[in-house]
Amino acid sequence: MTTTITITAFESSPDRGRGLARDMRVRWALEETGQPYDVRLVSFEAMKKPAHLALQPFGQIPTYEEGDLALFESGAIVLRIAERRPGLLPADADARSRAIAWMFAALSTVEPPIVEREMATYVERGKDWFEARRPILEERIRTRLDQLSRRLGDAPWLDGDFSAGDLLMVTVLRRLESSGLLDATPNLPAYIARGVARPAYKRAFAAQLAVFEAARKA
Ligand SMILES: N[C@@H](CCC(=O)N[C@@H](CS)C(=O)NCC(=O)O)C(=O)O
Repeated sequence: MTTTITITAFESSPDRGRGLARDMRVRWALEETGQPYDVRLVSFEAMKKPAHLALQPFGQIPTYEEGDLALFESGAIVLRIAERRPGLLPADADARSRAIAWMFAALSTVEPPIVEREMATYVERGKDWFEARRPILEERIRTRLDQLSRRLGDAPWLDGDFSAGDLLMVTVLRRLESSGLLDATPNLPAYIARGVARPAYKRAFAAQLAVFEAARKA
């Protein structure tokens, strides 16, 4: 008998169904590995209440519950999913470690400057330093994109077959889709396109979009 997996997602996602919230990467990993899951939708208010804080100490989504296990941090959740079912990590131990290195690279090297720029746009727009700071933030992102682009080259994926490293990297890069910052490295939009063309991605995207559509109609 399999234990039900329950994840949390925004009741009303600020990205309006664009699939940029971090439940998307968990949904995608579950779809890639063929696992059914339930979703508990949480409001911004509920995320800061004790019941949710017991699962996610920072009051955020996503979380993951499976039997007695409760996890937070999307990277840790994707790793858990990838480790337990085939499809997202290579069997060879060295290749597996390299794929995990790409997971960390996505979340701790590439994502931070992207999120920093986003946060500055939300929080600092209108401040007198904002216009001066923006090119600095964008230059940091460009540096990472250029480095990543060089490493990827003409390869379809970062290290051999599609892995959890690619899954996370594609979700991270998608945050830049409407920024123009990807224009200088055309192999990266092509890489994103390969990721989002995967049937598992499409199922995950449709599922999160359905939440937004339902909330809009309600
Ligand atoms: N490092 C965390 C970040 C989680 C995160 O930032 N979640 C966002 C949604 S994508 C959130 O819940 N934001 C609401 C808030 O922080 O109040 C992870 O990867 O799970």
